[in-house]
Amino acid sequence: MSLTLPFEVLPRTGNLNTGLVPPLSDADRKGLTKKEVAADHPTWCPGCGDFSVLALYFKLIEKRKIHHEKITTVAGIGCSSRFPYFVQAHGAHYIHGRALPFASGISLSRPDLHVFVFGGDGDAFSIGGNHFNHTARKNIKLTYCVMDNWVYGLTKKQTSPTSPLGFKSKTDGWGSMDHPINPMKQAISAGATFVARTTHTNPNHVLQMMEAAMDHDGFSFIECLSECVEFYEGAFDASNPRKGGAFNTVPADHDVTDEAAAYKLAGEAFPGSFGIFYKTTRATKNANEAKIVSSHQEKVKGLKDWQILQKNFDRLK
Ligand SMILES: Cc1ncc(C[n+]2csc(CCOP(=O)(O)OP(=O)(O)O)c2C)c(N)n1
Ligand code: SF4
Ligand SMILES: [Mg+2]
Repeated sequence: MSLTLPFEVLPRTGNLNTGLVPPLSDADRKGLTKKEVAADHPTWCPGCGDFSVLALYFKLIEKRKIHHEKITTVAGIGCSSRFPYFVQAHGAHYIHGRALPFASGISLSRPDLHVFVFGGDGDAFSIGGNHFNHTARKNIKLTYCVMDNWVYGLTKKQTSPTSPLGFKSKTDGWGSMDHPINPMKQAISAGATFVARTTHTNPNHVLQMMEAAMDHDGFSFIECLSECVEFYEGAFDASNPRKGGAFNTVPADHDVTDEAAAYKLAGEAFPGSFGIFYKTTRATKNANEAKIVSSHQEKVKGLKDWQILQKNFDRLK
């Protein structure tokens, strides 16, 4: 019987004289295959758009040769937020709406990782709405992919902040009367430095956006339309050419550094455009904090830990 280990066993080249085995460099290690990184079988409904996002995350891991110890997948609560369960690596299925603060801590303390956060429209913009705004303005280096299905799926069809006016749900039997938020406008105005939009029905485009987001030095936000076939079937048909809709990419002459132009693009009627709306450079909180840490370390150079502590206590006297 063969045993499948949930991690990669690194081939080593030993030095026969010293017995020391230098590890392979990251570049020499082979990329993980989907089989090596897929965990439990996803419990989503057959046909759920979230399957496609997960498959493309696996593809990204394989393509960019991200190894087990570097994969960090964080989520809140919801169908989409079950995501980290299905990835064989590090991650957390965290508290409802609190995925971003948790991921921020990881990002700030482990600059060698790129943290990916996945979640739903309810998790991101209802209970987690404040955290979304603050993570964006702080420009914390991580990628947040919101799998927007315009509904609360896990709790079986309540109105979400992105549900369109008139949407009939268990909380709005008469049809939603509350003006929906526009995730793209919200991300731009909150201060996100990378804002993109994609849809689960266009796999190549999802992967393209994930790669660009990962390469961005700052808070990168992706709104990924992801259909809930159980409670909002057909929501995104108008954006799917296979259902008679239109998938239009961001116009070639769009200047991604122009905030006002990005905001205007975000205001287009559905199905709107897909691609990178906004991308700018601003110091990350990671870089700002690293500067403070290194300047403090310089000041206490040569001191033992207890002496640094003593100094701090003395300052409080
Ligand atoms: C503190 C708290 N409030 C409410 C809930 C119930 N709840 C669980 S998931 C969810 C909404 C999920 O919607 P969304 O984020 O859009 O995810 P989806 O299931 O649609 O992917 C709610 C209200 C909860 N688990 N915890
Ligand atoms: S309820 Fe909707 S969002 Fe949840 S798994 Fe099923 S199809 Fe996907
Ligand atoms: Mg949802």
